[in-house]
Amino acid sequence: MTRSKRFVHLLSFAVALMGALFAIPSVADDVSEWANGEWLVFGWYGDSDATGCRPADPDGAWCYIPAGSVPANNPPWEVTVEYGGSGTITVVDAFMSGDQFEIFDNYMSLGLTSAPGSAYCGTPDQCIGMAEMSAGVFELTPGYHAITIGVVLNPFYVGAAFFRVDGDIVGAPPPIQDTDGDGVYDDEDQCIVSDLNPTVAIGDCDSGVVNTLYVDGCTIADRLQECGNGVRNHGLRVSCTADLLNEMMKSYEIEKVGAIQRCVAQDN
Ligand SMILES: [Ca+2]
Ligand SMILES: [Ca+2]
Repeated sequence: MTRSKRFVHLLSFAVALMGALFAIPSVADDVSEWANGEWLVFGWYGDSDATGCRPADPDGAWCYIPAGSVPANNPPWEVTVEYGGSGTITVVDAFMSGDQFEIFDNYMSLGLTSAPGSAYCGTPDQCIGMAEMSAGVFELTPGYHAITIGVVLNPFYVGAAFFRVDGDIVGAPPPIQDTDGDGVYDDEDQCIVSDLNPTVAIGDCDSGVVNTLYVDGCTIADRLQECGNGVRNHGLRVSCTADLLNEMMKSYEIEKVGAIQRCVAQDN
């Protein structure tokens, strides 16, 4: 071998070594900061296993990130469940149905998500409620977990889906509570302990009006009670109630207002 050929060999070896160094997969990423709160979007292309999504995973898929979710960083996704605690990972397909997944923890299979049907959904909250979307909840025992996801059914050869981690996760923010169970979390619920009676009642008088829950987490009954709370002056209470009923009138809830007014009159 001539000196120049030897040099070329050395050079190509160096290039190969550099390539090998750069090809070493980046270290696993912790996902505990999103536990008990966020859905993470993962993706895949071709016949790859699931990746994260750019830019959180620089080598990951290009994903659409719908409201209520964040792009997943690069797998394996690490999470540690507290000693004596419990945890779960929930996986659900997104957008076009038809995909199905196998979840691995330290390369051991935790199982498959459900068999897919035919549907479409856009956000995690929509997708998790649809039987057609392949989904599964898998237990995470106390200790360290390194999660990867295989794509078992991949009809479009590209796609995205959601996962989330919940439970006693080391380093995770505490779960957001919904104290009254009305579906509005405490941090956004203007009435933390709502009156969720199906109809609006004042004392013994049931108006028969459906006790509507508003987007701020308060019901009609809550608002009527607010008028009575801490207002000893009868006149103030009456005017607060009148203001509330006038407000309801403006949104064309006239029949309700009449029925409630009759109960308010009895209570006075
Ligand atoms: Ca609530
Ligand atoms: Ca509430």
